[in-house]
Amino acid sequence: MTILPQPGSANRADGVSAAQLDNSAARIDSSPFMRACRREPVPYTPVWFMRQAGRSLPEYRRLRAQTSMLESCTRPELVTEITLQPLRRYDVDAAILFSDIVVPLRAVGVDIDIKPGIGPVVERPFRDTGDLARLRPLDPSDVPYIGEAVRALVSELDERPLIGFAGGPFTLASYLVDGGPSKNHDRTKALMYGNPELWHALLGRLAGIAITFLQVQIAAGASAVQLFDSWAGAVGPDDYRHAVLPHTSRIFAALEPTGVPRIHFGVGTGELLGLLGEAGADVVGVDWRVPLDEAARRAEPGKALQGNLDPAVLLASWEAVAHRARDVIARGRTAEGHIFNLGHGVLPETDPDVLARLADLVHSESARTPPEPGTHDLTEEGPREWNNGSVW
Ligand code: 1CP
Repeated sequence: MTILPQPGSANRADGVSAAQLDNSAARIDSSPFMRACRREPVPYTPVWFMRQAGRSLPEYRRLRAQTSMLESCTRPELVTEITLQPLRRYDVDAAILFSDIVVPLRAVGVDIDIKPGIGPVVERPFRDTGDLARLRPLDPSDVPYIGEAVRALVSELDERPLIGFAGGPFTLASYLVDGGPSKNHDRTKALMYGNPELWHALLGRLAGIAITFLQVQIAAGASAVQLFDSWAGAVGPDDYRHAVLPHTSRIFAALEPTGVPRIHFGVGTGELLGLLGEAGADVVGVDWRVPLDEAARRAEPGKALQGNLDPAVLLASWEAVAHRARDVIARGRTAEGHIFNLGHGVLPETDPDVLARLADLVHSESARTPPEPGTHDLTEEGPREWNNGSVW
């Protein structure tokens, strides 16, 4: 297996002066992605794609051919290379660490594996109180490869922010309890309904694991984090509020002192959008089922939105892609801040050239025109023309 040259990795950080590092930290901080997370004016709508790395890229399939998914996640040089692959093709505004939500579970000794073509599978699913003993807290020393990969990436990426991530408590529980991918998460919900004590003990442990996993990534230099509670939409708002939200709130509260933007995403969460924000996220991820102008009404004030082009649209004609993308951009302008993304991950059969064209279209179509000198009120607060709303 060949790994492309790593022009930066650990060595470059050593060779770069503190002033240069400060400079790139300042540029990351004022990047369109970070500004949009903070609901500040932007020169254009920033864009990245969930699952931008991975199976839609032939160079990924080549690199992964000899190595299992979870093994790849423990090899910093592979993690770094796979994270960078999409950035060579797409002009995206952020990178996302290549890893998986089940990596910290495996790191604490859970017998979980990612089976090709299936996803995470647990040898012995979690069903009773005795199973809790198999879920010890995560210690940063359990995942040395994560900090190493993040540090190498931060030095490679220069001014582009790196997004770290973890699995949300409901979604991680769903793999442990149902034993693998499932359509309706029936056993997981049965545990939630029937044994609240065990449920809360389980989610409490999963929240603790997510906190440590995210703190490791932030300490190593991740600029933002996303909590993927992908399957939380399987429960209604009342159950979400009582059975999931307290644990998610704990995760976001623990990260508050770090100051990094926190993104919260789930599929089919139209009825939960307000609660996803209430849990403490700065940015609420929206799937394709709720238009962004409606999502902006459902989320609490003070939240940016991320989303929400249906990934299946990318399999249609370019005209359909462009038309739908323009609609997402226009509706996104009604939000306090908007990061363009898909409504869920890139489908493996997506043509990478379409994603490249889409990133360019988002930038060009959303560009805020700078004002003619003297014709606009530029105050000391900064360039007000970079606005997500209606000034332009
Ligand atoms: O052999 C392979 O290539 C395995 C496919 C694969 C990949 C590329 C899996 C197995 N995980 C990943 C990487 C991954 N997983 C990333 C980094 C890639 C990027 O975004 O650029 C991320 C962010 C995840 C997160 C993840 N894993 C989620 C949340 C995001 C989402 O899609 O909702 C979930 C639910 C998982 C579990 C998982 N891991 C892999 C699969 C196929 C699945 C889903 C299984 C299911 O349908 O339940």
